[in-house]
Amino acid sequence: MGRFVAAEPYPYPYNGDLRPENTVFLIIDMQTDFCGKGGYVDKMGYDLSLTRAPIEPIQQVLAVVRAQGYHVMHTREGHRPDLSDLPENKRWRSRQIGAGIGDPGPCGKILVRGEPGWEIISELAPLPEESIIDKPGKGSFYATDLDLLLNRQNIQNIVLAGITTDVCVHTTMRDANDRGYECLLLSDCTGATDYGNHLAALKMVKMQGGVFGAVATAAAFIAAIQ
Ligand code: C5J
Repeated sequence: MGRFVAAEPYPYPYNGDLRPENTVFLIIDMQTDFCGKGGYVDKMGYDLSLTRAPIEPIQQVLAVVRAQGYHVMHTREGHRPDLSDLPENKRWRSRQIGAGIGDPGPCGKILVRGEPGWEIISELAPLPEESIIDKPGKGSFYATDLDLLLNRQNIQNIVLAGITTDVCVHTTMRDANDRGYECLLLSDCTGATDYGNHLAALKMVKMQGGVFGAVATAAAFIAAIQ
């Protein structure tokens, strides 16, 4: 028996052991800086509709996983107010494209903890009991206690959502996969600053029999757990 999501390139999870107790819905960086007016992505000149597209599908999944008692966690990318954890080259590159990390913008200092742009958007506000991981990098494991929290709660399956598909979501999924977690990326619950990159990132997951895990729609995931 077991419970499987209709996913590509294989029914997820590989062993059918999909339960609220061993599964987390991990929502990555749904912050104003990545999908709100005046934030980091907006300042870089990218199309916000691409990074806002996942908001509604994530809301739909959240309603179901919360009702079913699945673990839910959120991440935020951002740096300390004194920028002591911001690599010089990351700052330099962001300035090249007119959105210097740590520089003032319409939503406060870009990608700085405590600033309005760094907050998770109100549509996807975490509940008090849901963990929030603050990360200085693209991956959610680097310089955070995410692995510790997952281990303490005996999590085996990570269902990923958030932005951006090709950067923070992919970096996190690759790292999680190397650590032995069984990963599912929800294709309509993620988005990138470039639609071609979004599609390519989804395709990369599915190569080699699921080199980083599997991909499914929000509807397929909801159908499997309801
Ligand atoms: C980026 C992210 N794209 N959350 N961050 O810089 O994907």
